[in-house]
Amino acid sequence: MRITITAFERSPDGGKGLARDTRVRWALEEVGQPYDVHLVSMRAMKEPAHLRLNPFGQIPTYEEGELVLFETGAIVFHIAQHHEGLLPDDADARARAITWMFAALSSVEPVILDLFTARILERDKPWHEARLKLVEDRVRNRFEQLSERLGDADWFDGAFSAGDLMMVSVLLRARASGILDEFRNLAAYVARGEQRPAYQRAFAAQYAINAAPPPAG
Ligand SMILES: N[C@@H](CCC(=O)N[C@@H](CS)C(=O)NCC(=O)O)C(=O)O
Repeated sequence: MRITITAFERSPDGGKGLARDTRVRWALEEVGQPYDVHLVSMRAMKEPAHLRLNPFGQIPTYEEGELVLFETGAIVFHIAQHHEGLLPDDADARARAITWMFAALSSVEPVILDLFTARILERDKPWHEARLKLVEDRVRNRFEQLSERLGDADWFDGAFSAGDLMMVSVLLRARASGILDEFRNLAAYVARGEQRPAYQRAFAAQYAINAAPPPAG
């Protein structure tokens, strides 16, 4: 069954890998599944046809025959469960890899999203500096814990897994703040993820869309 995902027609970051369709593309590349991409404008994302795929009017979505999924965690998990390459066979190792997926999305991503809000969206607020400091401290605290756990390992639990795919994708979003680079092993971990051929293919495919001239109209 052919897979179709949705992505931004024009990504706010210019196609530099931060939009979440990158995670889904990366997972599909890792497991060697071909896919089609349906591009949606910011307006189309809020219209009924897209809201039927994602009630929040967001990308990415995933269609495979009758199956429609949204939320990158659920999509990557589905891909990893149905194809070899992203989850270990051993039941305990598999459960731990899934734990890292959840950790990325529920214990790490929220503080990084808060950091983006504090750095960019709240710049004009009188309390901006005080709040930014608090948020940065929270991010550093999480990164210290992650850095401690990773140590000098390549990946969080043995071989590369969907847990690492999600963690690298989430951490990437903190790079612009400079905080990621304060943690040498985490920065190297993210770079290792980006060097994977599957990531490179996913990145290039997304970048090509955004480098092309905007669609007419
Ligand atoms: N929790 C969702 C978040 C999806 C999300 O925030 N998508 C962004 C693009 S990366 C989006 O569609 N933003 C446009 C909007 O919310 O209007 C997931 O992991 O899939």
